[in-house]
Amino acid sequence: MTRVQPGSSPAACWLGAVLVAGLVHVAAAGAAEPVVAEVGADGVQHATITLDSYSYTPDHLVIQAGKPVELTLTSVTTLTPHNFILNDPAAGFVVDQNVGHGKTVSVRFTPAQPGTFIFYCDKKLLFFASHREKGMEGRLEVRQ
Ligand SMILES: [Cu+2]
Repeated sequence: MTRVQPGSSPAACWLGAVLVAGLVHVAAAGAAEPVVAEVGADGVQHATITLDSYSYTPDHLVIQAGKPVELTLTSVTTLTPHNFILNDPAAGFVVDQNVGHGKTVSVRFTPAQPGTFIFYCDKKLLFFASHREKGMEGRLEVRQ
């Protein structure tokens, strides 16, 4: 009678290799390149940001100063409401936009100056941590 040793079977090794490859792939996706907004025929910089619990995708968006921006905010959650807060009046941002579950809304603003600014979601449930504390924030990089 032959005993099968789980740790040494070729199938187990193969499965382990696939799992490791999968983890490497996820890590690479987490370090995604920043997304640069596209300037449309209307002269407006357009970009779409997907809201999920608890993330923005992309979480690093690059735009140009002095040109209007229109962001399309799409929530893919089935229950949880989120928002998009970008508040720095001196830099041209006073955005506090709710995005209900499954909804798509757009916001417009014109970045006044270069810099890196943080957008985030401040929703929270009772005494639990806010969505921002759970990692729901991103970077808006304004270039000259
Ligand atoms: Cu949220």
